[in-house]
Amino acid sequence: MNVIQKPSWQIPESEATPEHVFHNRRSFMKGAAAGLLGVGAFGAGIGFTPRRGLAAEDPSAGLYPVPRNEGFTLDREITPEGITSQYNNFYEFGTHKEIYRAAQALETRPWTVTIDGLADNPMTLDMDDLLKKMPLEERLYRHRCVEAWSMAVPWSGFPLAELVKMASPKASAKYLRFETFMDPEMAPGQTQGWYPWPYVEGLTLAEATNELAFMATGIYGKPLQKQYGAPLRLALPWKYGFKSIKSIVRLSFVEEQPVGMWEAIQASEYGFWANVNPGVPHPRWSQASERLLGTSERRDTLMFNGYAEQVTALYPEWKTDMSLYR
Ligand SMILES: Nc1nc2c(c(=O)[nH]1)N[C@H]1C(S)=C(S)[C@@H](COP(=O)(O)O)O[C@H]1N2
Ligand SMILES: [Mo]
Repeated sequence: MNVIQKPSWQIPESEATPEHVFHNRRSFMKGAAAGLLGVGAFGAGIGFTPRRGLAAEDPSAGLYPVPRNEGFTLDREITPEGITSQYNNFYEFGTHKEIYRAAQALETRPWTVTIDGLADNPMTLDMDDLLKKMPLEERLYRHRCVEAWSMAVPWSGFPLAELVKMASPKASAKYLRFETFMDPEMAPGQTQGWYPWPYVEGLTLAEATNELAFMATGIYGKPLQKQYGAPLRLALPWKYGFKSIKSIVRLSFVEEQPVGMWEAIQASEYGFWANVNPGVPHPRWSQASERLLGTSERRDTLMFNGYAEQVTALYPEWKTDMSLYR
């Protein structure tokens, strides 16, 4: 077992990212801000044109932009698309942050979503039929990775509670389990046998039906680009980012607490709850502050990532039970 190399996001960010990479990223961003190097121009140079390329092939492009739900506000600027679309975690396509080109191999149509397990209305839906059934809206959400970087983005999508309602879970259903696609030919990361693929995550049913739990199908007023986990991913702003599973193909209502992929690898560091808490350090680094992607700013981490008002009631034991954070 000790021949296995730790994935980069299991080591502190300061160690995982060489200093020169930070410097290069900053000077790139300065250039972008000055309009010298827009995403389009950059994309053309490397054969990657996110906006036009995607619109041409994604049959849902005409649905966007969707109306913004003004109930969700930010305490910071939206992180520019040029930043968040080129700094991602998507281990199916590589263990580093620059997977956006590799992720273009993800085939997002046809795409079916299966809802099964302990539900009165199990179903398998074509992605575009699902989009037609769901009330699409835009929400501005913060996102906090367990590695201590954060972003703020406009997701488009629908409340997970709507999908739960449609499936009509049985009384015996206690959790919702999510699964990412499994296709090692398309996603070379999945040939790395020492990860227990496919990526799995889970929520309690109370968490899944909380108003904050959001199924994202778009971002920045357009369909999700592949690197964000198209065509369907979770956005759970009060939990560490690894809970926000990408490219979902199956949701199962279950009785037993699901074991997430990262939890299976290292439960002491990436536990089921993973609620953002500045007072509970990751075993190998502090969670007291975060780095705002695209800036040189650090900010204090907020309890539940600033969403305490919406989610505190889910965790009646939260002040005493530290296990709720891992
Ligand atoms: N299937 C899958 N989902 C995933 C991941 C992954 O590697 N595979 N990474 C997670 C982590 S650690 C984070 S921080 C977010 C990153 O989302 P973003 O790349 O859209 O910013 O996706 C999460 N969902
Ligand atoms: Mo993450």
